[in-house]
Amino acid sequence: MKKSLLPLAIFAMFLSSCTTSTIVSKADNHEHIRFNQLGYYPDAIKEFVVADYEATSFQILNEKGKKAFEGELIIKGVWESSGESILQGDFSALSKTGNYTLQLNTGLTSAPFEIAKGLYGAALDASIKSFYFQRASMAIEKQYGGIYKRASGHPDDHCFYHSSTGKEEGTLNSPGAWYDAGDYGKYVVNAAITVGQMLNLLEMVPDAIPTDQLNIPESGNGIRDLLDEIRFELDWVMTMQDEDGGVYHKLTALNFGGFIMPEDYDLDRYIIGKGTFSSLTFAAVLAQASRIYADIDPVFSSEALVAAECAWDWAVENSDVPFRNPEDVVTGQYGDDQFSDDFYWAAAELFISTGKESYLETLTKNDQPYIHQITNSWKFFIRNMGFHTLLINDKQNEELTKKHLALSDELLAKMESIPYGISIDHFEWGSNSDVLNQAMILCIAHHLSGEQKYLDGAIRNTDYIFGKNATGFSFLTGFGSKQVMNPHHRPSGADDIDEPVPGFILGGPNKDKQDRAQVEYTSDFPARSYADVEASYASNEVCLNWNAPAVFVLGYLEQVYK
Ligand code: 9MR
Repeated sequence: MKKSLLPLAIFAMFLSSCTTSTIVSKADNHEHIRFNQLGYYPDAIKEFVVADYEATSFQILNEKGKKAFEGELIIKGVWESSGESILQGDFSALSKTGNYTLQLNTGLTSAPFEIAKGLYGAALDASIKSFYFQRASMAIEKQYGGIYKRASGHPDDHCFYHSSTGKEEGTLNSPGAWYDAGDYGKYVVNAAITVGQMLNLLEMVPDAIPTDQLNIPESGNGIRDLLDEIRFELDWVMTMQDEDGGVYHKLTALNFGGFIMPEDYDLDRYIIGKGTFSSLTFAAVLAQASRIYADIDPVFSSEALVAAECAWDWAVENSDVPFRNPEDVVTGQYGDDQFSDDFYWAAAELFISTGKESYLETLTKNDQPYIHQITNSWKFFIRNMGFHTLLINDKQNEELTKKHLALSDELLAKMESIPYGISIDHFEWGSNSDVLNQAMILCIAHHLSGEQKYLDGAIRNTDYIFGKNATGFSFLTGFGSKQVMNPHHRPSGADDIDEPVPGFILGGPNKDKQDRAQVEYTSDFPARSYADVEASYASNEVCLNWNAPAVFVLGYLEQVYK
């Protein structure tokens, strides 16, 4: 139920810290009107907020400038995480498709947006295509919007074994994969999480993302492009297994290179580390893939399952081998020293794929708290991936379903207290992936229960990603009326094209600002600790496991609202 509108006088007192004047040019609209810049589905909720600005009501104007809807603004209060006084508007009742703008009673007007079916279709396609643009070991000749080219990638056919692998000499042929992020590393753990989440969607809603027309080299082969794209990653993942079943941790140089294109990169590449975390995540994702590719490629499917079981056996024998960067290595760590959640995810996937009692026993004995631990989403969300795969595949359903819905209700309750309609008020490295991972939890809750409230929650989270947030940016490159232009992404920075490569989710606000020595932030508030500058690896990088939940959530919403 909506709160009643308080008199303007009280509001004026309330805004004592407000420093903005009411005379603001249209060009400044993003400073104050925060809305989903992509738009809204006809049948979905439609919310926006007004930050640090005095107004009492709004109108939605159609293309001809005629009033299509009018409503009042509701006072939501000051949000501690952004320091802003927030008003909220709601025009959910407007369901007519078309192009609109949003105008406050002061005259302040937003950029145009749409109400449309298929609203997230283009963003979904782009967020899948972004993985193709990350392909290592190949030239990217296909063009996006007629502009993007890359001459070559890393062949990775002679990667030196670092002594942390247990090997003292020799090289490994380890081609393929997607580059992890803004850097040119390839990391098993993050590959597994990323692929696992996207395969979750295809298992949950088999018809999601049917397209075979994303203009990747395999398009038109009769296999949906997402599966072709994922296969490119999995073929590399398979190369990272040692003869004894254990799995190497990563393939990178010893340090990060400069902002250069892959073809200009000349650092030696190494196979680094071998441990429990990489072996278990490898086992999980390949067990999962063995099911999903069974009909498409039976040979790959059975090889994947054998590899997964060998990795599991190795991890059982070597159940506490953490990974830490060796002294001479400074590339991404993706380290962990707590493995019970990783055992849980791997056992869940292996149980579903093999039906073996031994995996079920491990699961039963391994009682994981049903929570979503935010931050380091590549580390803590693994537990949820174990739950999700069991739920999606109808295993241990009743109790887990209850727990899943209870967690989702907690998220919804928290959303009520945060004026931007998200469930996080803690912003660390990759905070946007925390938001998207929670949207994923809510999509699954909707799938399990059919209850609209979970869908509304997921929509609120995507509204945040596309501009209804304390920075006013749309956090998907190439999309929105206030776009991020300078991501921490080497090809985007080093090619001679002004626009960044499209389809990437940025890390987002990060209170820790680990890059503060190089980056000037304009706010100390956690939810505004974001800088659209290339140097900002702590707030403005792209990363595989930040895109994967976007594919999941956009793919799910496109199915539901089709
Ligand atoms: O997403 C990771 C974040 O949780 C960590 O705090 C951070 C520092 O270790 O690393 C992030 O992952 C980066 C990875 O280590 C290397 N490739 C780029 C990733 C995104 O910034």
